[in-house]
Amino acid sequence: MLESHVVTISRFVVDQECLVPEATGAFTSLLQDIALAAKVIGREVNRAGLVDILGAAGKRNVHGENVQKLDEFANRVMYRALDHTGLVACMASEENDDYIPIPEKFPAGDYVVIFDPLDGSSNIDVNVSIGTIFSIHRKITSGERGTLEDCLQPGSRQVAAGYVLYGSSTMLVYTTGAGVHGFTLDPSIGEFVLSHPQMCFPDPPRRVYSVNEAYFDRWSQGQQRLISHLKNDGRFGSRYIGSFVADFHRTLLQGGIFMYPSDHENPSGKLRLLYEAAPIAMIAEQAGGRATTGLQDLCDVVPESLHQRTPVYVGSADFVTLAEGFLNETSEI
Ligand code: AHM
Ligand code: MG
Repeated sequence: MLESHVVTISRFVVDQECLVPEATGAFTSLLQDIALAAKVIGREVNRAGLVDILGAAGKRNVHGENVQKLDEFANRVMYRALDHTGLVACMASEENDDYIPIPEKFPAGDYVVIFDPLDGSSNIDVNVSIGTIFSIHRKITSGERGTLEDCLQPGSRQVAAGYVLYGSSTMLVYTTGAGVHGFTLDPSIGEFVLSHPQMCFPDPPRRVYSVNEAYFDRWSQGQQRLISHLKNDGRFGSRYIGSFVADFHRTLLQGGIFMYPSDHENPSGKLRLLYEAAPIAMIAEQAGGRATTGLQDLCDVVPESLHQRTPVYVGSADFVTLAEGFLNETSEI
């Protein structure tokens, strides 16, 4: 018998959907499919340190089988979890150049799922936390199947967003616009269990800024002045993992601000609007924080292309507002 205080993600999502009278259960199934994909990806991420023994990615393992790179594997797992369910209109992945239609042999549904299957994958080799990020929209075009136009919707139109963090434990955090909820994978039962209900940025926040300061000389004057201000304040610490999901997760739990600014060499920054910035922005807003490009709320940006990049400022509301003040003083790069 389940212990009475254990709430699995399946149970939680069903209970949430019961609160919406017109809900069909489709969304519950979709999230369960994503949670299953997360478990499969998490299992492989946890084995990543064994590649030297079992065979490095791109090579043949001891059984003579080709070993897939982990990000390609994760991409495939996400696709396979969603392609046949009849719930998805189309998909887009950071790993694919074009949007991904549902094969004609499978029925299509109403949801558009956009994902970064394994963000921060350069950290795998050094055993640093990485993540999966997902964003869900409703199809807006009238055809039976989704199109590129369905993928190019602003973050404000997301019906759900979430991430999975493959860290010291595997966590799935998501929002459907009614708060942010976090689930930790209990490996002994193979289930995500509710561990962080109603996540909010703490108040008062921990004073931490998170940015790759090695790029200081490439930044705009406004960005440079912002960082100099935070240093001179004397109360701020600095943390930077270099893995967006992990850096954001810490910022959500402890407070602070994460930044990936534009710079002379990358005038639009590095992070992708659709796969990384918009879903994290929805979660941040739902947790009482803010997320901007420095000039505009991230959720208001209307994407023009699938792989569009954007500067990102996300975290405790007061710190993001403080950053905007500096960036708006001078917006030249
Ligand atoms: P990726 O999509 O190629 O994995 O790159 C995204 C990652 C983010 O997880 C992280 O915030 C950023 O790149 C770190 O970049 P940098 O090494 O320039 O600081
Ligand atoms: Mg990425």
